[in-house]
Amino acid sequence: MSFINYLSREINCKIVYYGPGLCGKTTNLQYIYNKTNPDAKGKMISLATETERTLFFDFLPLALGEIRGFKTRFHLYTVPGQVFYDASRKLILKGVDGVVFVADSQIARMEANIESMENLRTNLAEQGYSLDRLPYVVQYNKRDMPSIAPEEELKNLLNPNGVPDFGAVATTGEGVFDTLKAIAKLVLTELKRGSGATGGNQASR
Ligand SMILES: Nc1nc2c(ncn2[C@@H]2O[C@H](COP(=O)(O)OP(=O)(O)O)[C@@H](O)[C@H]2O)c(=O)[nH]1
Ligand SMILES: [Mg+2]
Repeated sequence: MSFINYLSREINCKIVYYGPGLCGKTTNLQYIYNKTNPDAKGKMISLATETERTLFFDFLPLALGEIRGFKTRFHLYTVPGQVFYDASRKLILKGVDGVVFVADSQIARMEANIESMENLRTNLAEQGYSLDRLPYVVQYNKRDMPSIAPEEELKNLLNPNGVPDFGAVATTGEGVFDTLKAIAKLVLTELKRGSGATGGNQASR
C-alpha cells in the first residue's frame, strides 16, 4: 500500500489516526509537529469548523531514516470523528499503511469508542482491508481526566488482538511519541517483509 517513488528514492507511508470525535487525534499530531525538527517535516494543514478542529485531515510528512537507500516519509492523517463525516473517513483510509486508534479514556465516551472502532472495521472492510492484517496500535488518551476507565477495561473492550497499546495525555505529550514509534516500527517491519514495498497494490497519492 505504501507508495514508492523511485526517482526521488522515497517510500511514502500513510498513517491514519482514527477515533471518536474530540478524543485527541489532532492534539497528538500537533504535539508531534511542535516537537519535530523543521527539516524533517512539511506543512501541517488543519481545518477548523465551529464544532470540531479537524474537518478533513491533518497532513504531516515526517522523514524517519532510510531503508536500503530509500528515505521513508510518514504522512500522518486524522479523520473527523462526527458521524456525518463518514465519507471523508473512508476517503482518508484509502492506501493506509498503519492505524493509530485513539480512544478517549473517559467512561462517558466508552460507547463512542466502541462505535468508532466498529466504524473503522467496517470502513476498512469496504476497501478490502482488514484490521487484523493491518499494522495498528491503540492509544488510551486523556489519562489525566477525572472519571476514566481503568486501562485493563479499555484493553478488554478495544484491544482484543493485544496489539501494542499506550496510555497517553496528548495535551502534555505523554505517550504520544511512544505511540508514533510503535506504529512506525510495525509499518517499517511490514515494508521490510516485502509485502508493502513490492506488493501489487501501490496506491498513488
Ligand atoms: N485533559 C485532556 N484534554 C485533552 C487531551 N487530549 C486532547 N484534549 C483536549 O480535548 C479536546 C479535543 O481534542 P482534539 O485533538 O481536537 O480531538 P479530535 O477530535 O480527536 O481531533 C481539545 O480541547 C484538547 O485540548 C488529554 O490527554 N487530556
Ligand atoms: Mg481533530
